[in-house]
Amino acid sequence: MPNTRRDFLRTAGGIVVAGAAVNGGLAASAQAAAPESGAGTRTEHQLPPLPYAYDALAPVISAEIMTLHHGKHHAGYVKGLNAAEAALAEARAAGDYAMVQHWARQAAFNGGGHYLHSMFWKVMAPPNNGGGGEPAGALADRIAEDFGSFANFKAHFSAAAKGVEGSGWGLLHYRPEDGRLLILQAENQQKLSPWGSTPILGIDVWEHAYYLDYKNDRGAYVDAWWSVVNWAQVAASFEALRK
Ligand code: MN3
Repeated sequence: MPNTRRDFLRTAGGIVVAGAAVNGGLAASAQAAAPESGAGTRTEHQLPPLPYAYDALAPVISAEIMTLHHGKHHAGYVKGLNAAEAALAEARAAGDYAMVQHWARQAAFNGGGHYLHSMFWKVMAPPNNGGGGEPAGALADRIAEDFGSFANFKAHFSAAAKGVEGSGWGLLHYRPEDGRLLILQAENQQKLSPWGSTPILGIDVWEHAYYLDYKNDRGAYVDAWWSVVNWAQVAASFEALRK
């Protein structure tokens, strides 16, 4: 299965998942699907494997949550994205765009889910074994410059994550236009996302991400989550985007 950036770009026939071409190391895995007559080519998206065992993030996130979250929820977004893109290809082949709004919405929702979950697994690591602590190097400098201090960043990001209305994400984006980091929220998987910046860190705050472990206490989940953040991965994404 192709999983390097170069293979991805080649086998996808120039069709690139949003952000995948520039978000080094975080690209969702995919392979080319057979071209459909008259419809152009499309990508057959794949569920990427977890970079650690299902129980590796315990006790911060239990194996039960990880198993369901990766194997059911993320897999569902991959399936939904493939279905939406296949339906759009069929619409092109048939010249029938009666359902284009529906499938475009499905592609955005499920594509957002696939992209963000592919990032989410990578920006976490087992506590005290790659997870936790603070960033170093250029990323640490950028955080201090843009937010005043790491403590300020952490407080702002935590508040954004805890404050998402309904289901969504707390996100840290890199904006190449001015080289700054931005703390943002996403509702569901795609709403409130500005153009031109790329997420390099995110926490899923849908109830499926924490309810089995923390019940309704999203705040406790967000506070505990810092001890599984893989700052080396976040720094690698930051460095790839800066270049
Ligand atoms: Mn989720």
